[in-house]
Amino acid sequence: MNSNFIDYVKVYCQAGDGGDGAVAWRREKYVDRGGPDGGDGGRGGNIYVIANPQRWTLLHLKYTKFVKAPHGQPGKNKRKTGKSGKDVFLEVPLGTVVKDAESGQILGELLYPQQKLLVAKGGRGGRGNWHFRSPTNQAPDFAEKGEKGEKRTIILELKLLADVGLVGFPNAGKSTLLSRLTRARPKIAPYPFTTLTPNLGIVELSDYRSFVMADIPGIIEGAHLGKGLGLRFLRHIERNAVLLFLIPIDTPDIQKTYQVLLNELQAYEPSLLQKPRMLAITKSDLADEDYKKRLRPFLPSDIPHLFISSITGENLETLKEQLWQMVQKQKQRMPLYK
Ligand SMILES: Nc1nc2c(ncn2[C@@H]2O[C@H](COP(=O)(O)OP(=O)(O)OP(=O)(O)O)[C@@H](O)[C@H]2O)c(=O)[nH]1
Ligand SMILES: [Mg+2]
Repeated sequence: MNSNFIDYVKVYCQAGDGGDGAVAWRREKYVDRGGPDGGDGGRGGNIYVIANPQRWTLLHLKYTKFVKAPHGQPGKNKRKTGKSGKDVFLEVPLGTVVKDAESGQILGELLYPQQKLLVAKGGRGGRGNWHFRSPTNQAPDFAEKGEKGEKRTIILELKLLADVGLVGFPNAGKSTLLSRLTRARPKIAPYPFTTLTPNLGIVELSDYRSFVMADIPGIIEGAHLGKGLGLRFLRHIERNAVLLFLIPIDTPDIQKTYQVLLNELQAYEPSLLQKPRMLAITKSDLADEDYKKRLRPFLPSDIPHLFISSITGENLETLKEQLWQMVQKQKQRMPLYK
């Protein structure tokens, strides 16, 4: 299994503690013990998750089990505040969902470049003794302790933000199509489960138009129960604007195959069926025009279809244009494909 595609990591985060407030006294000539002048402790470092559009997976965090932000420095004399602990930033790709590992609660999703999310807050610095002087106590010999930094284990889960997701059984020709339409070079082979991790590519059209296409490992009956590569990759379909179903022309029962794919998506997440979808009958070079004509009445009626071939290039331009239109429409309706 290609282990470079990491879409799930668990990280223990410990924000910095606040520095303690200082107990100090003004030093003046001829004055034995001046008034209180202990400064405040610095704030502990925060831990943030931040979206970096140059990142595509969570691979760089695979071995990061533990992240710690520095503590704030204690306060100093002359009412000087201690230095704050530096904030720590965990970079993640767009489309990362952040959860609290203990409660399972979603803390946030990172959908825009540079968007950041506070996951562990640094402790506040304690106040120095200077703050505690009062008419009844001119010489407070105590100060506040710094607050502890927050600790929490987070789960980072990547859901690829692609415009078009390819949905099909293993061997349907998904990777071949991606390699024809984009510069991506996924592995292609005449056996099922060639693709073990998702691949992304950019489909370019005229006039600088483009959209992102995701090739996801093949889905089989029972995928939502964990069969085949199962659940693990179904989540990457959640964020796609448009789903392109791929079924080879030599499939004995295209209608039924389509239904199985739909059922799997529905069983995993019913809202997936709300997404606009299109059907590509792949490997159409294997059949002649007459066969296609006879096949038409046996194709599912609730979805537009195109006969395509990644070998001859049949209808690939039309496919690109139609997908582009669908993506645009969906983007206007739902800017973030949720
Ligand atoms: N004749 C013909 N064969 C094709 C076409 N597209 C793909 N194939 C062949 O079908 C086989 C499977 O192609 P892949 O692109 O690896 O299929 P996949 O859907 O990515 O398969 P998995 O990664 O296993 O899910 C390969 O042998 C391809 O050469 C096509 O348009 N015409
Ligand atoms: Mg493949």
